[in-house]
Amino acid sequence: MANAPVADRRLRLHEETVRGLQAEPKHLPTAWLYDERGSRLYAEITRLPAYYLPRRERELLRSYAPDIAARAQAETLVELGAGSATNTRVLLDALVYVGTLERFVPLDLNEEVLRESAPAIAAAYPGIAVEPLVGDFLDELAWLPAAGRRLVAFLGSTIGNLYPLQRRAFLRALAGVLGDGGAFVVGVDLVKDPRRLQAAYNDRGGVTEAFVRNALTAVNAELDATFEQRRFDFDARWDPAHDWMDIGLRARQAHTVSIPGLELEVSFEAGEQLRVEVSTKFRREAFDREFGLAGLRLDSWWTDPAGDFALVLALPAVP
Ligand code: AVJ
Repeated sequence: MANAPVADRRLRLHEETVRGLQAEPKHLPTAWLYDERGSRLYAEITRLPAYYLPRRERELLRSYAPDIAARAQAETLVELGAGSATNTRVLLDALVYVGTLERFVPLDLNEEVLRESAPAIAAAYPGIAVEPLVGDFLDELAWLPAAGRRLVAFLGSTIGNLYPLQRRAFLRALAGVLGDGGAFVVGVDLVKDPRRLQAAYNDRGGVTEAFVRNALTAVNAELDATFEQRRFDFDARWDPAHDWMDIGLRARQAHTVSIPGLELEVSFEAGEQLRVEVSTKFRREAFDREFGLAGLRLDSWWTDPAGDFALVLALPAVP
């Protein structure tokens, strides 16, 4: 499998982990969520009735993928954070129908997930070369194959996991690599009644909680850390000041965790937060502005009738 250097990636993740655990509020890089078990738990989340995002996105793709494919005329479809690439198939179907597609490049943090999804897609789309890439979309844009006209897809509102500054850097880098004739399709979750957001991230069955707690399990396994699940409560809440769901854990009582792999001791106060991800919800005007500043131009903004979710097609702004 084509690869950016694994050792570099782990080192970067470990450095970010040190920084995050010394920051205020404390946080863990979101990448810890997506090991093999985490990726499976996320796939389970996408099937929860209250987690409306993938279904809304799928409906939008069913309606508009033909427009996207006709506009993009892509030879290569790149998917950032592809995972099991379920909704992507709607896009693949449309590109195959238009007749331009030669290659599908799913990029994901998790190699095991790609080892499962890539052959399945290759079997379902004979004639399309499937070339998976392991890595983090924040640092791997430069590794993307340059061959042919490209459509870059970023689905599931994963863009909402980025902090505003990361998002700005990401969009700017993306605008740079897209070049003439490239296109970008992104699925974004929209600001809505906080009760629905609350429900989407607090399922009764505890799948989301298990997904978030798995970050501690992953850190323990890789860095010999002593995080204990029973010392933390799951906490996911809407933050109206930032328009994001603030998702993570809270220390039940004051205690100290040691992380030998990072030569680090971390003390928590009672009630102190350990954020594991933010899931930003978007508004059209701000989104438009951000894309413009990054050198991208919104070609289309499609939403479902309820305005829950948007599918956005962007093109490089012509200077
Ligand atoms: C995969 C990042 C889009 O933010 O909704 C789901 C991850 N976290 N439930 C999201 C997630 C908790 C998801 N993304």
